[in-house]
Amino acid sequence: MNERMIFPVVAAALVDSAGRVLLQQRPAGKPLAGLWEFPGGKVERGESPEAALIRELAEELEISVASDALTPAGFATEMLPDRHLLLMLYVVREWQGEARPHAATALRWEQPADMASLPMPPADPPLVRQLAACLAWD
Ligand code: DCM
Repeated sequence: MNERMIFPVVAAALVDSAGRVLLQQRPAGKPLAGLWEFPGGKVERGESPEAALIRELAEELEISVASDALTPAGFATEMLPDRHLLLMLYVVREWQGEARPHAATALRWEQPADMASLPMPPADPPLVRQLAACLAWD
């Protein structure tokens, strides 16, 4: 039993009509700079994961997502020196607005099968595998 705090983080797999998924590149000066991640962020105290993700997508990408457009796709955990990250991924197929990078250096659309060659934060590759399985169901 460890005493590290659970640190909940939500992230989105925005899927376009060609089956490509949006990744954003973390900016210089932040932890994990330069790595490609599913957009998202920390769940604030008292916030639901879904509300947190809708807020983060508005802040980071300037897109608007309805709560019933969020489908859980998987989760991963990562033990950090000071906290235990719990990363929850949702599939999103419908949103309003065109994604623009506000918190990121760049955006790219990739097929999940092509993501293995990209440098990602440690918690994200297990989510890529869960996402691929989830999308294969549709
Ligand atoms: N994080 C992650 N993968 C993501 C999004 C976030 O591993 N797709 C991690 C990086 C940070 C924490 O979540 O440890 C908080 O993210 P941020 O620094 O963007 O607030």
